[in-house]
Amino acid sequence: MSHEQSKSETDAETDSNEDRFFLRDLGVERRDFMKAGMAAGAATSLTGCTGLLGGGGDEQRAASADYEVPPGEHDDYYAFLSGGHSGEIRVYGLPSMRQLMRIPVFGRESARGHGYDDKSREMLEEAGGYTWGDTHHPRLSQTGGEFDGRWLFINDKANPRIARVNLKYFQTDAIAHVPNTQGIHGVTGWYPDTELVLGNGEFRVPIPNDGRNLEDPDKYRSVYTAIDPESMNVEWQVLVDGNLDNSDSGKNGRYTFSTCYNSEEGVDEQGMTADDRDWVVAFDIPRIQDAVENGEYEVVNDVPIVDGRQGSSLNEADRPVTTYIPVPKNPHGVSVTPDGKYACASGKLSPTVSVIDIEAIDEVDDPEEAIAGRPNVGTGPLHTAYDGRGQAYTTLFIDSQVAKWDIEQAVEAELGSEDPVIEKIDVHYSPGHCQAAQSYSTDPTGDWLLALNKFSQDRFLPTGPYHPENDQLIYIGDDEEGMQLVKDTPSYAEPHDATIAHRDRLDPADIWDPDDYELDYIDSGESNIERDDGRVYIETYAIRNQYGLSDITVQEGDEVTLHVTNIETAKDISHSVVIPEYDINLSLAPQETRKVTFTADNPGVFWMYCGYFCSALHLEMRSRLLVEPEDEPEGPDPF
Ligand code: K7E
Ligand code: CUA
Ligand code: CA
Repeated sequence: MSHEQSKSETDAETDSNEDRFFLRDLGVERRDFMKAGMAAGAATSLTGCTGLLGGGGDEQRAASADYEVPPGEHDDYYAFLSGGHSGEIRVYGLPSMRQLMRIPVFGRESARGHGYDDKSREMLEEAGGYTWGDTHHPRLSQTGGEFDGRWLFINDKANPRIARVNLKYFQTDAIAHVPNTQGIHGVTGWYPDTELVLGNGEFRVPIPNDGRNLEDPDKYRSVYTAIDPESMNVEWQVLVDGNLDNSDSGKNGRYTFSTCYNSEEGVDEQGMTADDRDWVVAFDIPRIQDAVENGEYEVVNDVPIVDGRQGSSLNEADRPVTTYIPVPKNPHGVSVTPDGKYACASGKLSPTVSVIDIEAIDEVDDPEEAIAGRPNVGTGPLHTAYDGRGQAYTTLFIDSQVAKWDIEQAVEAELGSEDPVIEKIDVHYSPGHCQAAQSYSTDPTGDWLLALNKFSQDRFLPTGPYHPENDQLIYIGDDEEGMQLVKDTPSYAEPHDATIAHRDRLDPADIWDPDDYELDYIDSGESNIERDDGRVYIETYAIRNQYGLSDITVQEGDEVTLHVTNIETAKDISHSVVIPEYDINLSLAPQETRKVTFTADNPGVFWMYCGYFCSALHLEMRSRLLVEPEDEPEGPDPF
């Protein structure tokens, strides 16, 4: 399709250009050709590349994994990928894999002015003041088990934070700082209606961590934390044995699940891998809420902590707050099937996935009896995603593959059987998560799968000793044809997980709605300066190609607040306010208001200019900040 078009568009170009065009596209054609060959059972020679652009190749692509999105056309899906150590979220369009946007979350970022205006700066400061974070698990809010397009929640694995992104504006609007833990790893909403957001404490520390029990790891603890998604307040925590790694929620408002690889409570690798078994903890959320209601907790750092350790009275109760389900040693990911029947914990050190029958948890005497299946999927299974057709896809870190397996067959087969595995596909290399379109909801669409690989090695041009990672797009919509790898996308360290939502699930705003922020909106012509005893409050606006005030004069030492509205009503016209040497960088989308407060401690002339190329006269869009000196400068003018 698009290929035919663009090919004919290049016809006018020279032969050598056309050759290069051919070569550039050859990878694509070749893969389709390979698939065609394989489907026909033919061991076709792939070394002779001429003639691959014949009609057969095109037909083949049209019939299968059509991933090309021509210029000007939109993708079907938003994919929200964690940005790892960048502390951000990356938004891709799928299936094109084009990067549409980046959303800064846990660190300052200048293009979006994140951490530079008063509100985002205070948000970062109040959440601990860290300058970076490590995002792993972007999870969308759901209503009735389906993505509702309202919020995205994401953890900070490095520092104990959970952030909320407003999906109307693709902007981080709240960050919760979580006490009594070091870092938050797994995170999930409590579904179907996202009444809570839950975060896993992975590193065990003394509680409170105030210098006590330094050398007594037996007294280190880990907690599971619940946050209110509206207020972003930390509501309660549950004390657990071991640690907590990854997390997912059941679909019916009852259990959530976390893996634990350190039931040994070791402090080094040897200690954490000593035992044959670790566990999945099932948290009975309504039961925990009852315990909080009944005052069955200790308060540490203002947070009620419910004791969910094995043998505690709440754990031993008729209806326990926590159930510890043994699984083979050092499991990693856990995810719940779209129908809500099973929680699947990937084995990591065991080549198996443990399929937990969620309803059975309440019925069995021994929690281990809730294990309904345990397919042998391959070496190093880390995470599992779903296509909504009863099939699961598990990444194999060590085998560098994704294994596709049948969930009900896994329940029927003997534990440890390889029979439920349908097929495997090579990925490049060592995948962490894989994620399928809408897999985290009750409504997976079953067409695309992302494999988020930790290593790219030889797949791209070398970039020095740091290599990009490799996000691979795999078509899973054709069970007969099998999984088809269609695209490699280099990515900067380091995506872990992703959530993929059909574009119909989101409704982003083109311009800001003034009702959505607490600052006053400034109309055209309405600039104002108020001065009061060393405080200067300036309200003004930005529009092509000027600010409302051509200059602003303050005194050295004044505390200045600059409150600026971008009064553009046209979409895509952003302005900014940059004041060099004052480290000021306000970024303003259309109709957005932000303010920044600073002390005018350097006398002189400072151009206040727009940093977004907003129009032909963008460079002329500027005013001056004139800071009058406290003491007259000395000496003659040198020029
Ligand atoms: Cu496997 Cu943090 Cu989801 Cu990374 S965790 S891969
Ligand atoms: Cu406004 Cu450039
Ligand atoms: Ca272990």
